[in-house]
Amino acid sequence: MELQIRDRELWPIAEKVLSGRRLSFEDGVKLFKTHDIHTLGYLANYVAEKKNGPFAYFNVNLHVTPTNICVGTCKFCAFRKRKGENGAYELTIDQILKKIEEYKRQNPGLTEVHIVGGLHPDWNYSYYIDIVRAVKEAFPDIHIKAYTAEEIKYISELGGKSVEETLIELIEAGLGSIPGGGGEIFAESVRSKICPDKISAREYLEIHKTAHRLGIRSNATMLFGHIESVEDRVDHLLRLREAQDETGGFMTFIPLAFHPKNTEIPGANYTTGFDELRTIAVSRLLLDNFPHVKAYWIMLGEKVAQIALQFGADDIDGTVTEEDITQAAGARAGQFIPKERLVRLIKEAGKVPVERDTLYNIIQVYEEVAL
Ligand code: V47
Repeated sequence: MELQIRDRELWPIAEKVLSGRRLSFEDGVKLFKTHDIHTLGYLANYVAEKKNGPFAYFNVNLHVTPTNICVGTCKFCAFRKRKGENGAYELTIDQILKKIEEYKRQNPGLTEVHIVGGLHPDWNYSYYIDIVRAVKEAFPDIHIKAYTAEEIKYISELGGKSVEETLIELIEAGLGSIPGGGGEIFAESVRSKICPDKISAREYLEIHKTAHRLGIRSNATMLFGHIESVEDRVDHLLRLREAQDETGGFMTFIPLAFHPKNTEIPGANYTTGFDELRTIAVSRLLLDNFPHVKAYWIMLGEKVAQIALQFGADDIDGTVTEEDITQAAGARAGQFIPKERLVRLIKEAGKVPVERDTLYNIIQVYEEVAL
Protein backbone atom coordinates (compact mmCIF):
# COMPACT_ATOMS: atom_id res chain seq x y z
CA MET A 1 0.00 0.00 0.00
CA GLU A 2 1.29 3.44 -0.86
CA LEU A 3 1.79 6.15 1.73
CA GLN A 4 -1.41 8.23 1.97
CA ILE A 5 -0.44 11.90 2.34
CA ARG A 6 -3.46 13.99 3.34
CA ASP A 7 -1.69 17.38 3.27
CA ARG A 8 -0.71 17.97 -0.36
CA GLU A 9 1.88 20.55 0.75
CA LEU A 10 3.87 17.63 2.17
CA TRP A 11 4.19 15.69 -1.09
CA PRO A 12 7.41 17.33 -2.34
CA ILE A 13 8.84 17.23 1.20
CA ALA A 14 8.08 13.51 1.50
CA GLU A 15 9.80 12.95 -1.83
CA LYS A 16 12.91 14.76 -0.57
CA VAL A 17 12.96 12.80 2.70
CA LEU A 18 12.49 9.43 1.03
CA SER A 19 15.28 10.18 -1.46
CA GLY A 20 17.62 11.43 1.27
CA ARG A 21 17.69 15.10 0.22
CA ARG A 22 18.11 18.00 2.64
CA LEU A 23 15.04 20.04 3.67
CA SER A 24 14.87 23.84 3.37
CA PHE A 25 13.68 26.57 5.76
CA GLU A 26 10.33 26.71 3.91
CA ASP A 27 9.95 22.92 4.21
CA GLY A 28 10.51 23.22 7.96
CA VAL A 29 7.82 25.88 8.31
CA LYS A 30 5.33 23.76 6.34
CA LEU A 31 6.09 20.75 8.53
CA PHE A 32 5.53 22.77 11.70
CA LYS A 33 2.19 24.03 10.34
CA THR A 34 0.72 20.77 9.11
CA HIS A 35 -1.92 18.78 10.96
CA ASP A 36 -1.06 15.68 8.96
CA ILE A 37 0.64 14.13 11.96
CA HIS A 38 0.53 10.65 10.44
CA THR A 39 2.68 11.63 7.47
CA LEU A 40 5.01 13.54 9.76
CA GLY A 41 5.36 10.52 12.05
CA TYR A 42 5.86 8.14 9.15
CA LEU A 43 8.61 10.27 7.61
CA ALA A 44 10.38 10.96 10.90
CA ASN A 45 10.28 7.31 11.88
CA TYR A 46 11.60 6.38 8.44
CA VAL A 47 14.62 8.65 9.01
CA ALA A 48 15.12 7.48 12.61
CA GLU A 49 15.15 3.82 11.51
CA LYS A 50 17.47 4.56 8.61
CA LYS A 51 19.93 6.03 11.11
CA ASN A 52 19.46 3.79 14.12
CA GLY A 53 17.60 0.71 12.90
CA PRO A 54 14.92 -0.52 15.30
CA PHE A 55 16.87 0.60 18.35
CA ALA A 56 15.76 3.06 21.03
CA TYR A 57 18.31 4.01 23.64
CA PHE A 58 18.30 4.78 27.35
CA ASN A 59 20.94 4.97 30.07
CA VAL A 60 21.32 4.69 33.81
CA ASN A 61 22.14 8.21 34.84
CA LEU A 62 21.94 10.60 37.73
CA HIS A 63 21.38 14.35 37.65
CA VAL A 64 23.34 16.29 40.24
CA THR A 65 22.65 19.99 40.68
CA PRO A 66 25.33 21.40 42.98
CA THR A 67 23.48 24.68 43.57
CA ASN A 68 20.34 26.56 42.63
CA ILE A 69 21.90 29.90 43.56
CA CYS A 70 22.30 31.80 40.31
CA VAL A 71 23.06 35.32 39.20
CA GLY A 72 21.23 34.64 35.93
CA THR A 73 17.97 36.35 35.01
CA CYS A 74 16.32 33.88 32.61
CA LYS A 75 12.58 34.51 32.63
CA PHE A 76 11.65 30.89 31.92
CA CYS A 77 13.58 29.55 34.90
CA ALA A 78 11.65 28.70 38.05
CA PHE A 79 14.61 26.95 39.61
CA ARG A 80 17.08 29.72 40.35
CA LYS A 81 17.27 31.40 43.77
CA ARG A 82 19.16 34.39 44.98
CA LYS A 83 21.68 33.89 47.76
CA GLY A 84 19.90 33.93 51.14
CA GLU A 85 16.49 33.41 49.55
CA ASN A 86 14.25 30.76 51.05
CA GLY A 87 15.05 27.41 49.42
CA ALA A 88 18.50 28.42 48.18
CA TYR A 89 21.09 25.66 48.60
CA GLU A 90 24.68 24.82 47.73
CA LEU A 91 26.36 21.45 48.04
CA THR A 92 29.88 20.80 49.21
CA ILE A 93 32.02 18.43 47.17
CA ASP A 94 31.59 15.83 49.94
CA GLN A 95 27.82 16.09 49.68
CA ILE A 96 28.00 15.68 45.89
CA LEU A 97 30.16 12.57 46.26
CA LYS A 98 27.82 11.12 48.91
CA LYS A 99 24.82 11.59 46.60
CA ILE A 100 26.55 9.72 43.79
CA GLU A 101 27.82 7.01 46.16
CA GLU A 102 24.34 6.43 47.55
CA TYR A 103 22.73 6.23 44.14
CA LYS A 104 25.46 3.94 42.81
CA ARG A 105 24.93 1.57 45.70
CA GLN A 106 21.28 1.18 44.68
CA ASN A 107 22.03 1.27 40.94
CA PRO A 108 25.40 -0.40 40.32
CA GLY A 109 24.83 0.05 36.56
CA LEU A 110 25.21 3.84 36.85
CA THR A 111 27.31 5.08 33.90
CA GLU A 112 26.67 8.83 33.77
CA VAL A 113 26.46 11.79 36.11
CA HIS A 114 24.89 14.91 34.59
CA ILE A 115 26.07 17.95 36.53
CA VAL A 116 24.55 21.38 35.90
CA GLY A 117 23.56 24.15 38.25
CA GLY A 118 23.54 27.85 38.86
CA LEU A 119 26.00 30.63 38.20
CA HIS A 120 26.99 31.00 41.84
CA PRO A 121 28.08 34.52 42.82
CA ASP A 122 30.79 33.35 45.28
CA TRP A 123 32.21 30.16 43.82
CA ASN A 124 35.51 30.56 42.06
CA TYR A 125 37.00 29.00 38.94
CA SER A 126 38.82 26.26 40.90
CA TYR A 127 35.68 25.12 42.71
CA TYR A 128 33.87 24.35 39.46
CA ILE A 129 36.93 22.45 38.19
CA ASP A 130 37.42 20.69 41.56
CA ILE A 131 33.86 19.33 41.47
CA VAL A 132 34.65 17.52 38.21
CA ARG A 133 38.06 16.34 39.43
CA ALA A 134 36.67 15.00 42.71
CA VAL A 135 33.86 13.10 41.02
CA LYS A 136 36.27 11.59 38.48
CA GLU A 137 38.75 10.58 41.19
CA ALA A 138 36.05 8.95 43.28
CA PHE A 139 34.23 7.31 40.34
CA PRO A 140 36.73 6.82 37.51
CA ASP A 141 34.35 4.60 35.50
CA ILE A 142 31.49 7.09 35.44
CA HIS A 143 31.16 9.50 32.53
CA ILE A 144 30.83 13.12 33.61
CA LYS A 145 28.53 15.18 31.39
CA ALA A 146 28.76 18.61 32.94
CA TYR A 147 28.23 22.34 32.59
CA THR A 148 26.15 23.97 29.90
CA ALA A 149 27.78 26.39 27.45
CA GLU A 150 26.47 29.23 29.63
CA GLU A 151 28.23 27.81 32.70
CA ILE A 152 31.45 27.22 30.77
CA LYS A 153 31.48 30.85 29.69
CA TYR A 154 30.80 31.95 33.28
CA ILE A 155 33.54 29.69 34.71
CA SER A 156 36.05 30.94 32.13
CA GLU A 157 35.31 34.54 33.09
CA LEU A 158 35.76 33.71 36.79
CA GLY A 159 39.22 32.38 35.98
CA GLY A 160 40.12 35.12 33.51
CA LYS A 161 40.71 32.41 30.92
CA SER A 162 39.49 31.69 27.42
CA VAL A 163 36.73 29.16 26.84
CA GLU A 164 39.29 26.89 25.19
CA GLU A 165 41.68 27.02 28.17
CA THR A 166 38.79 26.36 30.53
CA LEU A 167 37.59 23.38 28.52
CA ILE A 168 41.12 21.96 28.41
CA GLU A 169 41.33 22.15 32.22
CA LEU A 170 37.88 20.65 32.62
CA ILE A 171 38.78 17.79 30.30
CA GLU A 172 42.02 17.19 32.22
CA ALA A 173 39.96 17.10 35.42
CA GLY A 174 37.64 14.44 33.95
CA LEU A 175 34.92 16.13 31.90
CA GLY A 176 33.59 13.64 29.36
CA SER A 177 31.00 15.64 27.42
CA ILE A 178 28.83 18.75 27.49
CA PRO A 179 25.06 18.71 27.95
CA GLY A 180 22.78 20.69 25.65
CA GLY A 181 21.30 23.16 28.14
CA GLY A 182 21.31 26.87 27.43
CA GLY A 183 20.27 26.63 23.78
CA GLU A 184 16.79 28.04 24.48
CA ILE A 185 15.82 29.78 21.21
CA PHE A 186 18.57 31.28 19.09
CA ALA A 187 16.54 34.08 17.43
CA GLU A 188 17.73 37.33 18.99
CA SER A 189 14.24 38.88 19.08
CA VAL A 190 13.07 36.09 21.43
CA ARG A 191 16.32 35.48 23.27
CA SER A 192 16.51 39.13 24.32
CA LYS A 193 13.08 38.76 25.94
CA ILE A 194 13.32 35.37 27.65
CA CYS A 195 17.00 35.38 28.66
CA PRO A 196 18.44 38.85 28.03
CA ASP A 197 21.68 38.27 29.95
CA LYS A 198 22.50 34.86 28.56
CA ILE A 199 25.27 34.09 26.05
CA SER A 200 24.21 34.70 22.46
CA ALA A 201 23.37 31.94 20.00
CA ARG A 202 26.69 32.56 18.29
CA GLU A 203 28.57 32.06 21.60
CA TYR A 204 26.56 28.92 22.44
CA LEU A 205 27.46 27.39 19.10
CA GLU A 206 31.08 28.54 19.30
CA ILE A 207 31.55 26.94 22.75
CA HIS A 208 30.14 23.64 21.50
CA LYS A 209 32.29 23.76 18.37
CA THR A 210 35.37 24.50 20.51
CA ALA A 211 34.59 21.46 22.66
CA HIS A 212 34.20 19.34 19.52
CA ARG A 213 37.57 20.52 18.22
CA LEU A 214 39.11 19.52 21.56
CA GLY A 215 37.75 16.03 21.02
CA ILE A 216 34.66 15.88 23.21
CA ARG A 217 31.07 15.45 22.11
CA SER A 218 28.02 17.43 23.16
CA ASN A 219 24.24 17.60 22.95
CA ALA A 220 22.02 20.48 21.84
CA THR A 221 18.61 21.63 23.04
CA MET A 222 15.76 23.93 22.03
CA LEU A 223 13.27 25.26 24.57
CA PHE A 224 9.91 25.38 22.75
CA GLY A 225 6.34 26.37 23.53
CA HIS A 226 6.73 29.85 25.07
CA ILE A 227 6.74 33.00 22.93
CA GLU A 228 8.71 31.75 19.92
CA SER A 229 7.23 31.42 16.42
CA VAL A 230 7.38 28.43 14.14
CA GLU A 231 9.94 30.34 12.05
CA ASP A 232 12.12 30.80 15.16
CA ARG A 233 12.08 27.05 15.73
CA VAL A 234 13.12 26.32 12.15
CA ASP A 235 15.85 28.96 12.34
CA HIS A 236 17.15 27.34 15.54
CA LEU A 237 17.24 23.87 14.01
CA LEU A 238 18.97 25.05 10.84
CA ARG A 239 21.65 26.92 12.79
CA LEU A 240 22.37 23.68 14.66
CA ARG A 241 22.49 21.76 11.39
CA GLU A 242 25.01 24.24 10.02
CA ALA A 243 27.22 23.95 13.12
CA GLN A 244 27.05 20.18 12.91
CA ASP A 245 28.14 20.33 9.26
CA GLU A 246 31.30 22.07 10.49
CA THR A 247 32.35 19.78 13.35
CA GLY A 248 30.14 16.69 13.50
CA GLY A 249 30.51 16.77 17.30
CA PHE A 250 26.86 16.81 18.36
CA MET A 251 25.40 13.49 19.44
CA THR A 252 21.82 14.20 20.37
CA PHE A 253 19.21 16.89 19.91
CA ILE A 254 16.71 17.35 22.74
CA PRO A 255 13.62 19.52 22.27
CA LEU A 256 12.63 20.76 25.76
CA ALA A 257 8.91 21.34 26.33
CA PHE A 258 8.41 24.60 28.20
CA HIS A 259 6.83 24.36 31.67
CA PRO A 260 5.18 27.63 32.72
CA LYS A 261 4.63 27.41 36.50
CA ASN A 262 6.51 29.95 38.65
CA THR A 263 8.16 31.48 35.57
CA GLU A 264 8.15 35.08 34.39
CA ILE A 265 6.75 34.41 30.93
CA PRO A 266 3.39 36.21 30.84
CA GLY A 267 0.43 34.15 29.65
CA ALA A 268 2.55 31.06 29.05
CA ASN A 269 0.92 27.65 29.00
CA TYR A 270 1.91 24.00 29.00
CA THR A 271 2.74 22.55 25.57
CA THR A 272 0.23 20.12 24.00
CA GLY A 273 0.82 16.51 23.02
CA PHE A 274 0.30 17.31 19.34
CA ASP A 275 2.88 20.09 19.33
CA GLU A 276 5.34 17.95 21.28
CA LEU A 277 5.12 15.08 18.78
CA ARG A 278 5.29 17.47 15.85
CA THR A 279 8.40 19.16 17.28
CA ILE A 280 10.15 15.83 17.78
CA ALA A 281 9.27 14.77 14.23
CA VAL A 282 10.29 18.02 12.53
CA SER A 283 13.55 18.05 14.50
CA ARG A 284 14.33 14.56 13.23
CA LEU A 285 13.58 15.62 9.66
CA LEU A 286 15.52 18.90 9.64
CA LEU A 287 18.55 17.71 11.64
CA ASP A 288 19.65 15.20 9.04
CA ASN A 289 23.23 15.25 10.38
CA PHE A 290 22.41 14.59 14.06
CA PRO A 291 22.74 10.91 14.99
CA HIS A 292 20.06 11.01 17.72
CA VAL A 293 16.89 12.81 18.81
CA LYS A 294 15.84 12.43 22.43
CA ALA A 295 12.30 12.36 23.82
CA TYR A 296 13.14 13.60 27.33
CA TRP A 297 10.49 11.90 29.43
CA ILE A 298 10.96 14.27 32.38
CA MET A 299 9.52 17.10 30.29
CA LEU A 300 7.22 15.14 27.96
CA GLY A 301 5.87 12.70 30.51
CA GLU A 302 6.33 8.99 29.95
CA LYS A 303 3.24 8.63 27.73
CA VAL A 304 4.16 11.22 25.09
CA ALA A 305 7.84 10.25 25.32
CA GLN A 306 6.87 6.66 24.52
CA ILE A 307 4.73 7.64 21.52
CA ALA A 308 7.54 9.94 20.35
CA LEU A 309 9.57 6.78 19.70
CA GLN A 310 7.35 6.30 16.63
CA PHE A 311 7.71 9.99 15.70
CA GLY A 312 11.45 10.24 15.11
CA ALA A 313 12.94 9.93 18.60
CA ASP A 314 15.41 7.09 19.20
CA ASP A 315 16.31 7.92 22.80
CA ILE A 316 14.23 8.41 25.93
CA ASP A 317 17.00 9.63 28.31
CA GLY A 318 17.57 7.63 31.48
CA THR A 319 16.58 6.87 35.02
CA VAL A 320 17.44 10.49 36.04
CA THR A 321 16.27 10.25 39.71
CA GLU A 322 16.62 13.85 40.86
CA GLU A 323 15.64 16.61 38.48
CA ASP A 324 14.84 19.97 39.93
CA ILE A 325 14.64 22.38 36.99
CA THR A 326 11.39 21.00 35.57
CA GLN A 327 10.02 20.22 39.02
CA ALA A 328 10.28 23.88 39.99
CA ALA A 329 8.36 24.87 36.83
CA GLY A 330 5.43 22.50 37.44
CA ALA A 331 6.57 19.14 36.07
CA ARG A 332 3.79 16.62 35.61
CA ALA A 333 6.07 13.63 35.16
CA GLY A 334 7.89 12.04 38.11
CA GLN A 335 11.63 12.15 38.68
CA PHE A 336 12.59 8.50 38.47
CA ILE A 337 11.72 5.63 36.13
CA PRO A 338 13.34 2.28 36.92
CA LYS A 339 15.29 0.65 34.15
CA GLU A 340 12.72 -2.14 33.79
CA ARG A 341 9.98 0.38 33.07
CA LEU A 342 12.09 2.17 30.44
CA VAL A 343 12.65 -1.21 28.76
CA ARG A 344 8.91 -1.88 28.77
CA LEU A 345 8.01 1.57 27.40
CA ILE A 346 10.43 1.10 24.53
CA LYS A 347 9.34 -2.48 23.75
CA GLU A 348 5.68 -1.61 23.70
CA ALA A 349 6.47 1.22 21.28
CA GLY A 350 7.76 -1.43 18.88
CA LYS A 351 11.46 -0.65 19.28
CA VAL A 352 14.38 -2.67 20.57
CA PRO A 353 15.59 -1.26 23.92
CA VAL A 354 19.32 -0.63 24.12
CA GLU A 355 21.03 0.42 27.32
CA ARG A 356 23.88 2.72 26.30
CA ASP A 357 26.59 4.79 27.88
CA THR A 358 26.79 8.54 27.30
CA LEU A 359 28.67 8.13 24.02
CA TYR A 360 26.20 5.53 22.70
CA ASN A 361 28.44 2.52 23.25
CA ILE A 362 26.08 -0.41 23.71
CA ILE A 363 25.91 -1.91 27.21
CA GLN A 364 23.00 -4.29 26.67
CA VAL A 365 20.38 -5.02 24.03
CA TYR A 366 17.06 -6.12 25.55
CA GLU A 367 15.66 -7.90 22.51
CA GLU A 368 14.93 -11.23 24.12
CA VAL A 369 14.43 -10.13 27.70
CA ALA A 370 10.92 -10.93 28.95
CA LEU A 371 8.97 -8.10 30.57
O1 V47 B 1 18.86 25.07 29.57
C1 V47 B 1 14.70 25.76 32.18
C2 V47 B 1 15.50 24.22 30.35
C3 V47 B 1 17.52 23.22 30.40
C4 V47 B 1 12.57 25.43 32.00
O2 V47 B 1 22.15 17.24 27.23
C5 V47 B 1 13.21 24.57 31.12
O3 V47 B 1 21.44 15.22 27.60
C6 V47 B 1 11.20 23.72 30.43
O4 V47 B 1 19.40 21.05 28.97
N1 V47 B 1 10.51 24.54 31.24
C7 V47 B 1 18.40 22.27 31.19
N2 V47 B 1 12.56 23.73 30.34
C8 V47 B 1 18.07 20.81 30.88
C9 V47 B 1 18.85 20.29 29.73
C10 V47 B 1 18.99 18.83 29.50
C11 V47 B 1 18.09 17.94 30.06
C12 V47 B 1 18.26 16.58 29.83
C13 V47 B 1 19.29 16.11 29.08
C14 V47 B 1 20.19 17.00 28.53
C15 V47 B 1 21.32 16.46 27.74
C16 V47 B 1 20.05 18.36 28.72
O5 V47 B 1 16.22 23.18 30.95
C17 V47 B 1 17.83 24.68 30.39
C18 V47 B 1 16.53 25.25 29.87
O6 V47 B 1 16.50 25.24 28.48
N3 V47 B 1 14.53 24.84 31.24
N4 V47 B 1 13.49 26.15 32.66
C19 V47 B 1 11.15 25.41 32.05
N5 V47 B 1 10.46 26.24 32.82
